[in-house]
Amino acid sequence: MKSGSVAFVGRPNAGKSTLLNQLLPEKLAIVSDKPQTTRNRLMGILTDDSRGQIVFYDTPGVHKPQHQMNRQMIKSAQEALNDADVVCLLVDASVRHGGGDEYMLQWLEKSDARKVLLLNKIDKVRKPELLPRIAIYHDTGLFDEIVPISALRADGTDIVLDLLWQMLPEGEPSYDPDLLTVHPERFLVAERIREKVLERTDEELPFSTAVLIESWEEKSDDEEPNLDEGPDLVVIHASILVERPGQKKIVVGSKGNTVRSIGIAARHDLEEYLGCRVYLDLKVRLEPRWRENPRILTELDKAPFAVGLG
Ligand SMILES: Nc1nc2c(ncn2[C@@H]2O[C@H](COP(=O)(O)OP(=O)(O)O)[C@@H](O)[C@H]2O)c(=O)[nH]1
Ligand SMILES: [Mg+2]
Repeated sequence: MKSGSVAFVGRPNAGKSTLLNQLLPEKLAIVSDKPQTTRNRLMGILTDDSRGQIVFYDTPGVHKPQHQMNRQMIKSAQEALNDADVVCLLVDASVRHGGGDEYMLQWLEKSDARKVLLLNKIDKVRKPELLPRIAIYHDTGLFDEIVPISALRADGTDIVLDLLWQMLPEGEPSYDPDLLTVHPERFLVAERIREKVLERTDEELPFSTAVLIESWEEKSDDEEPNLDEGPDLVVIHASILVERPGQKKIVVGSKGNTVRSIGIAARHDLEEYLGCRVYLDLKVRLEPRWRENPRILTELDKAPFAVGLG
């Protein structure tokens, strides 16, 4: 049996979170077409009765940090790089090779882990265009394997899994085989709400928003609830943080339409995810400079790091 960890790293939008969701039995990471969707290192566990256990780390995209929060994001990518047995660099094959890709390569050179290059989004490029890209990465001598894939269409993802099982060390599973992740539900719920915010707002906003769970209350329809069955209703009060009055206007929308539609979409998603009824109260809160505010960053970070990853 194999047991080990695999980190997905790469520039923003390469498809790291999409790949994580494809390889796991359930969607864990939020995905959007906007850069910097993933802010923390996200951990997901794949257990295969006959092959063993892989712990995957999805990481924030590596870019030039301009805020305290972004510095934290890059740091968490760096930590994943240091901890992993195998590092997969994801590259978006549909955008030209450039300075950002070269920076990624320099960044990777420092890691001792075995490395795999995943040339992603091949559904968007013609085959002849792939060959020069493969050559660039082959010539670095950094990678044990190079695999063209489409994370979105699950094309080549089985090959990736086979390869990872081969590369990982032998060992006993580190986690309970029924466990999908170690992140608390509250964090995953905040992420899913944030996904709906990203879906319904424009390009410039994503960097400036965060979702904070203010309160969480579980209720049962029965007088004497059966604790094993989980709640019948979860009452969640959450805030969407924005930095500027103009952004608040965008998220609230005319007559409150945007925040209402975010709330409806998030409630549907959460009811399916949590398997019970959800009452979701969403407020838009103006919180200038929250990305530099240690108290809020700690609050947002509490979820993933309180469990002591790594
Ligand atoms: N066409 C295509 N789009 C993809 C593929 N993988 C990811 N995407 C899209 O690329 C965008 C960024 O994906 P995401 O997983 O959030 O990237 P991340 O920032 O690296 O985590 C999303 O709109 C995805 O749907 C792929 O294989 N093909
Ligand atoms: Mg991501």
